[in-house]
Parts: sequence; structure tokens; C-alpha cells
Amino acid sequence: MFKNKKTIIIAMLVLLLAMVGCSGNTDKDGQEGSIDQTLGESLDYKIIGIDAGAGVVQAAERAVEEYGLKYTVQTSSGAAMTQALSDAIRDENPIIVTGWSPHWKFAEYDLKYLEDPKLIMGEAENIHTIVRLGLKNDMPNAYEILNNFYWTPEDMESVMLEIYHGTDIEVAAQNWIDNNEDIVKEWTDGISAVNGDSIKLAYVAWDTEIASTNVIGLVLEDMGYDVTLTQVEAGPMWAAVASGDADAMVAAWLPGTHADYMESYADEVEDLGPNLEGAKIGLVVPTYMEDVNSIEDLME
Ligand code: PBE
Repeated sequence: MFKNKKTIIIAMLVLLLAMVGCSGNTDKDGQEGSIDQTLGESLDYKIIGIDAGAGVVQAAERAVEEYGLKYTVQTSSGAAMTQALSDAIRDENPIIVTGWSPHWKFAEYDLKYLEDPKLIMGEAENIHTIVRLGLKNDMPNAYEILNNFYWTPEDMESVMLEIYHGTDIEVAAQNWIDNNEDIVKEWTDGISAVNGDSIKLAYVAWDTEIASTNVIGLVLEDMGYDVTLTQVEAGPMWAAVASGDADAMVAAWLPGTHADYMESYADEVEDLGPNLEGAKIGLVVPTYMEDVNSIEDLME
């Protein structure tokens, strides 16, 4: 009896040790799917991008080329990228995404930008307000409000976070306005309201631009404008302001991210300067990918 019991206990211990041994085969810091795979193999040599027209995707493609990486940048959408990121983090799997800040993902997850010693992804960026030629004459009040529009990365991130946590976009934008009346007053100070003039703002469905466009849209609405927000892709957004189809956009990332767009349309738009300073783009990974700190670490 005693002997039997002992045998059972030993058998159980052996089984337990075997199970522990097995789980030891999957890399504990989540860098690789199995011990035989390189990081690149476990990622299928993919960097998770967003929409093809985004400057950050083009910059990532340039980085792949300049650093001689085996990776390809997979295009999708901002929403698909953040979904892939959250799935990977849930399972502590490795992932590389095209990222930018301000962005709620840095408040929600432990993430890091990969160093970029060749500065291919650019340095500090600002977000500019761009209007169509002639807006100053046609709609001087809106032009002034757009010219005054300026906030901080923290302001923008607070709107993005509220939307991420489930608040309706317009409600989150209105909440920010209600909580920051002094700032909004600076944008509208001394400018008189109009009586239902139509104004059209173009934007792309990037989390940053959803936040900014909705905030300035509501401010213009409060000032008596009949505001239409039109969601398009990046190229069409720039083209719409250049052709006058849209009156303005607050989504131009300069000097780097949208340099090509700016160069193409320089003579066909008016740049009202930054509405936010201290933005950034880059390749972003979860901090648990301890061995990967630089784009150079992706070279094989
Ligand atoms: N972004 C957000 C855009 C600009 C705003 C960084 C995704 C881009 O890459 O073009």
C-alpha cells in the first residue's frame, strides 16, 4: 500500500517535471515562438503597418531598405494595427508596429520606440494646420480660428484615451472643450460668430486626427459654422485641400512624415503652422522584447 502510494507520487512528480521542462521550451521572454526560430522567422518578417498612404508606412519601408532588413511592411489600417498589437501583448508574443505619438497605446501598454541611428524615421515632428488658398478671404473668421488652433500632446492624448475607453467620439471631443474653456477661448477670442456658413474639414481615420478634427470641428460649430467632417485616405486629404474640395485639415505631419505630400502641394495650399508640437513616428515594440532596442537589431 505504502509502496504503491510512493510510486504514484513519484510518477506524478516525474510528470510535473516533464511539463515544466516542456513549457521551458517556449522562450520565456516571448522573443521567439520556439527555441529554433529567429525573431524574424517568428514574425514572418512582417512589420505591422497601417494604411498605405500614411507617412509612417512609407518611412518604415525606407528604413527596411536603408538598414537592409529582410522584413516587409504589411499595410492595413490604424485600427487593425492596434488590434494586432493588443492580441500580441495578450499572449506576450513579439510584434513590431509602425507607431506614432501622441497615441493612447503608450498609456495602455508598455512600449518602446526602436532606436533609429540613421534617423530614417525622422526626428521630432509637428502637426500643422493646412488650408485651401483663398480661405482667408472667403471665410476670415474660420481662418482665424484655424490659425489659432493649438494644443499639447497631453491634450490630444486625453481625447484619444477617452475615445479608446469607449466614449463616443463627439462626446469625448465636447468633454475636452468643456474642461478646457480657457484654451478654446484663446482660439476664438475677439472673433465673431457666423450664421451657418458651410465649412468642410478633411481627415484620415488615424486616432490622432480623429481627436483633433472632432475638437476643432465642434469649436467651429459653436462659432456658427455648418461643419462637415470628411474622412478620406491621406493622399486624397491633401488633394482635397489643394483643389479646394475641402477647406482645411489639421493633420499634416511635418517636416518629415508628410514631406512628400507637402512638396507636391506646396504652391496649392496655405500652411498655418503647427497646431501641436512634439509628435513622433517610429517602429514600436512591447518592452518585453528585451533584446530588440534598435532597428539595427532587426538586421540578420
Ligand atoms: N500617422 C498619424 C500619420 C500622420 C498622423 C503618423 C499615422 C502618418 O503616418 O501619415
